[in-house]
Amino acid sequence: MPMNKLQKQITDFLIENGAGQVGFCKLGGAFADNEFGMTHAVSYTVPLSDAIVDGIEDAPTHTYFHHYRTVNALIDRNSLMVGFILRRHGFKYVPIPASQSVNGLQGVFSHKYAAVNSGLGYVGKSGLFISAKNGPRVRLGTILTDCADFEVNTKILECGCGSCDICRKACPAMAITGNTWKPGEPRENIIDAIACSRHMKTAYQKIGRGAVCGICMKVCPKSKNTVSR
Ligand code: B12
Repeated sequence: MPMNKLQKQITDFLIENGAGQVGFCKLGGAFADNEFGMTHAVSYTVPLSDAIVDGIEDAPTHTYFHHYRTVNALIDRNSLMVGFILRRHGFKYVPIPASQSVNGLQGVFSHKYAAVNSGLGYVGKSGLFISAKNGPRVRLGTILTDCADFEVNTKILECGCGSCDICRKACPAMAITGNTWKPGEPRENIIDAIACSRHMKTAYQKIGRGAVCGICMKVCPKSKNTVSR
């Protein structure tokens, strides 16, 4: 994707600070109508530790829960720093919290939408965002802005899961329907968020305070070794 100077500055900062991929998009459809009045997004992935994700068997681990929290803290910090860069150039910014639910099982803005619309990957049958570079073993960061100067992605990648349904079979909450995602597909056609959340809260309260699982991420064959040399 061609990039202007500001995009390059943001991209370089994020890559230097742990990002795997960085993309830019214009918000469309219902997402353009966001409560912040923002028009564009910066989206990035932060690859997780393979050694830690590989340690998840039939339950999350304490180490995964800690990794989840430290990566969330990194995302919140990096998104704020990108906001400061945007502000210095005269633009408004809203860093989307790494992991915050409001109104039940919904965030203030969908990281997955920003990542898909920025061309970084697609939503898989698991409901997880599958990054082109590291598969599902990533956490996502998003900064909304009114900066319209970006060269934006316009190509949406199709779901690449094919006939694979390993995540559906592995899900201990039986929350994954096995349906193929496409843009505009309602979440409930892909995953039963209530069943997923209920299982995490009951089965893993003592491991990850009911906030993590990660089995669908661990078993996905699209997981690639995230070590870049
Ligand atoms: C609430 C929440 C949950 C809920 C509901 C899950 C859900 N799928 O919505 C529960 C508790 C069940 C949950 C579980 C998990 N979560 Co969670 N969760 C969130 C949170 C805070 C909000 C999600 C939200 O608003 N959903 C509402 C719906 C409307 O949006 P959506 O699912 O994001 O995306 C839909 C639309 O945006 C649309 N869409 C997507 N792209 C596009 C593109 C176009 C062009 C269009 C038109 C539409 C469109 O289709 C999507 C699905 O139908 C996000 C953080 C965030 N702000 O995004 C993390 C987040 C989704 N969770 C994450 C993770 C990792 C998990 C778990 C693995 C737990 C863990 N950490 O161990 C499980 C996985 C469950 C699963 N298989 O999906 C990551 C996902 C990373 C990834 N690789 O996908 C996120 C993004 C946090 C982060 N910063 O990385 N989570």
